[in-house]
Amino acid sequence: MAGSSEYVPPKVWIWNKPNGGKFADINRPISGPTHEKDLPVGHHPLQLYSLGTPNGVKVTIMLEELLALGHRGAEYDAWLVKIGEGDQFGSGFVAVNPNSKIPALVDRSGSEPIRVFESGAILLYLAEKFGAFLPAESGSRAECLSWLFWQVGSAPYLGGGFGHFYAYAPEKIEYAIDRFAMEVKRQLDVLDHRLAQSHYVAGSSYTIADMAIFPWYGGLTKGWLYGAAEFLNVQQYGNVQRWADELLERPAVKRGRMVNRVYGEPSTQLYERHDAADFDKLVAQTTGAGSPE
Ligand SMILES: N[C@@H](CCC(=O)N[C@@H](CS)C(=O)NCC(=O)O)C(=O)O
Repeated sequence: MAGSSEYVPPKVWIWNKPNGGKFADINRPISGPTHEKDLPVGHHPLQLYSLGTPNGVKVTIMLEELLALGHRGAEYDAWLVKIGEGDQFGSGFVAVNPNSKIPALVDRSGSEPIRVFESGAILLYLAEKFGAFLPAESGSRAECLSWLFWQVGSAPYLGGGFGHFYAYAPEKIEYAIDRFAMEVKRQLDVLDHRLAQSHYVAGSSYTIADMAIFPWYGGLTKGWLYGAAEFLNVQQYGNVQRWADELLERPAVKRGRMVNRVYGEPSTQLYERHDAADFDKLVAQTTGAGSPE
């Protein structure tokens, strides 16, 4: 079996070398800021500091869905945080998220700013603030929160586990790839069974649970993550495919996926979002065409 079978862990681990792999430069065993840097603040009530990764996209989909419902208080500025360049370790960002990870939100609509970090907490905060995409009846609410927290607990096995060892680690370790491929396929099967019984993840209505799960597990089945669609045989999860295709038709999902995006087609990369018209301007600039929908 490939892997570091000769490695014997020392008594006490110390940080004496980069850990290798794609994100070696930003990994550290300590928290806190590395440099002084204030965060920019725009004109809207909500200030989002993020990047168009699956965790970032959860929140921009929610904000675009809220705006589509007519909640003007959900107007937001989305600022780009370049995690590959260490922006998450700036003093201003760390003050908003001591965990130094995107996404982070500041709600400036009240007398004092409110910070919210962790994408699941941000979805829940926004759902409660606007009374949307979270069922009020206690059974349906419990179902929605169960799936929301399922995503929060499951995705690290997909990203930090499977994605890391399949795509980013400096060597392919069969044991690690097998272990996490097994778990991710189990998770996809859980979701596929659920979506065989239920139109949306939490029941008959579209909720923050769908918004949390879609960028990860929808993205995986659509072939956007880690180049692993064939390896994981994602076509077998027909109910997840059906659900992901339906969500992809939603205009707010299309817009949310463009915000803070730094890869893909230029016409889909809205580095920063400060106004609803930014989407149309981007598409007009890059393609000469009209709306992204
Ligand atoms: N549990 C967190 C995870 C956030 C997260 O892992 N963010 C990544 C990008 S997707 C990040 O900022 N990484 C930068 C780093 O680890 O330094 C959430 O859901 O918000």
